[in-house]
Order: sequence, then C-alpha cells, then structure tokens
Amino acid sequence: MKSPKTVKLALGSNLGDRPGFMQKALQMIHENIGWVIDVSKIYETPAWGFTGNSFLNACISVSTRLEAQEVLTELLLIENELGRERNDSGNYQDRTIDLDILLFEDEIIETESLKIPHPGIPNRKFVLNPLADIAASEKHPVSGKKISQLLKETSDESEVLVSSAELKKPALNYNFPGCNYIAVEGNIGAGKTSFSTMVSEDFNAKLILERFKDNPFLPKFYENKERYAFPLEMSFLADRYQQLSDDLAQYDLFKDFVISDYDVFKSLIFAKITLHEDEYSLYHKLFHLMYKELVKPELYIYLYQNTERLLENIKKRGRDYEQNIQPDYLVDINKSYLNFIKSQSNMKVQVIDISGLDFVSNRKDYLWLLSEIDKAVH
Ligand code: PH2
Ligand code: MG
Ligand code: MG
Repeated sequence: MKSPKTVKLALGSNLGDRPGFMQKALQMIHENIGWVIDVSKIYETPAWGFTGNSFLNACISVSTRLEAQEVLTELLLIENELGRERNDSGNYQDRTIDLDILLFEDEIIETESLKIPHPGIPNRKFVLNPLADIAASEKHPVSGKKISQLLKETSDESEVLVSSAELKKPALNYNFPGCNYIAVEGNIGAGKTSFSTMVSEDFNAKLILERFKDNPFLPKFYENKERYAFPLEMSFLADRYQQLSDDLAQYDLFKDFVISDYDVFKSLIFAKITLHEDEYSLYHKLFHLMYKELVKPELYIYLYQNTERLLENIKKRGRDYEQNIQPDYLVDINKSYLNFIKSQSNMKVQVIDISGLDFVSNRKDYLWLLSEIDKAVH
C-alpha cells in the first residue's frame, strides 16, 4: 500500500455551465482520485493560444495514493464523463472541462502521454495565478524557482480576473468525532494494517501497529503448533500489553485520535483456539490481570472478509510462515471473534462485511468503508 502524495491539478472550462462542470469535476476527483486538500480562487481568463470563449480556470491540491499515470487515466475518464469532446486536429478547442496534472510532488516525468511538471506552467497566467493561490512558495522541480517568482517573471500578458464563482471542497463527512481510540480487528489477512494505516495518514491519527515481526515464536508456531502455542500466545500478550500501556498513555498533542490494527482481546481469542484446556485456563487468569489495566477502545471495528479472499491476501503478501495456513483455521478464528463480539455490551462494536470489496486499490470501496464507520460513530 502506498502513502499519499500531493498532486496539483489545473481545471479549465470555456463551454456551457463552466463553474458547474468544475464543481462536478471536483466531486469526481474526490470519489476516484483522492482528498481535495486545497482549492484556488476561480479566474476568468481569455482563451490562450486560440480564439474561443473565455475560460474559467482554477487549481487544486489533491492527496492521492495513485501514481501520476493512474491519475491521468482517471482525469481522462472524468473529462469524458463531463462531455469533453476532442477532435484530432491538434488545435485547441472549446471544452466543457479540461483537467491537467501540473505537479506531482517534485517528480519529473517524461513519457509519450505525460510530461510533469506540465511544460506550460511558466508561460501561462491562467495556470500561474490560481497555482500561486495554493502553492506560491513551492518550487518548480526543474527550474527550482518558486511559483510566485514564475508568476512575476512570466511573459504572458493576458488579463486574468478573479471570478465571483467559487469552488467548494467536496464534503469529507468523516471525522470520527468523540472517538479517541479505535481498534481495527479482523482475521489474518483481512486488511487491518492497511486500513488503519490509511486512516491514520488521512485523518491525522496516531497509529499503533502490532509488532508481529519481532515475535520469534510465530514462524516456529506455524511449523509446530503443539510445541510453540503457549510461548507464542504469552509473548504476544506481553508485547501487546506493553505496547498498549506505553502508547496509549502517551498522549500525542499533534494527533486527533489513536487507531490500532489490533485489540488486546485477540490474545484470548487466539489462545482459546491454539491452547489446551489446562494451558488456556492458566493463560486466561494472566490475561484478565493485564486486561483490566488497559484502556479499552471506544470503537471496535471488525473487518469481515471471506475465507477465500483471506487466503488470497495471505498469498499476496507472501510471508513464508503463513503460506500453509489452512482454511479451517481461518474459519475457527472468525467464529471466535464473532462469539467475543456478541458477548460485548459495553463497547461500541461494528462488524463490516468487506467481502467483495478492495479498499486498498479502489477508492470508492475505501470511501464506502469510511461511511459505514461514520454511521457507527454517529
Ligand atoms: N487551456 C488550453 C489552451 N488555452 N486558455 C485559457 N485561458 N485557459 C485554459 O485553460 C486554456 C487556454 C489548453 O488546455
Ligand atoms: Mg490544458
Ligand atoms: Mg488537457
């Protein structure tokens, strides 16, 4: 899973309901590309390089997990959707909407279909003016000059006016109010880590990830469950207890809430499956001594994924020691989780069926998942 990057886009329209097309484009960018972080003013500009209706132009800043080439593909789809017609005369034409990538972080890309930074930036006031609204002090990755400097120096003398129309950022609708601590749970390979990482990046949350990699018993356990189940469960419990009591006690002033990719109760859920009865009863005692000391999540999210997809995900992420996990084991784990969830009365719990979804590569699925959680919080 990729971390979000910031892309600067130019919007232009000189045909039909110009501000309407621009606002619709913004909404479609939100749904298909990423979060619209910043919008410029709208400018009224004379058609540059051809004779045509005057344009409305604006620039926006978008936080996206797509690559530049994928952003371009999405922009072309949106242009089509909004009635953009192209002929292949090679000349500029009037258009309902034009969406161009100006900057993609500080990447320099030169392919047949894509040139970033957009080569037109320095000599177009209809780009520089709105771009300066949202990125005046950013440096052009090739010339190293600030956008504000490029605007001062440009040889373009066209008359660019601020329009009375304004762009509205698409509503976020997700702000997890009143939830200081969210735990994301689910079976092995459900996508707990991906989802909590994405939320922490997108909503300024402190992220707590299970340190399974440091557990020396885990690969051994998958080789020989009889021998290694008890030390494995004990070491997970000790580590989770330590991590949660440390990390939840340290309040981070600069973060809005905490999200973790596990809840400590999973220790008991797994132990119930992997331990013998006498071992489990010992484990159970120790577990509750520790459990009562820990802060409980205010919202517990269970991502339900079907066994087939779990196995696919496990295969895809390719951890050697997980490759022999049997479907039955995953079915048992899921059942135990659901039993635990049923018995919870004090905690806000939400089970979300994500089978058939792919929230990592499909932004619409991700937005749907967020809206489901938002329902639980409100
Ligand atoms: N886009 C062009 C060509 N000319 N002129 C203005 N004022 N605004 C534009 O967005 C514009 C243009 C090619 O994309
Ligand atoms: Mg253009
Ligand atoms: Mg274009």
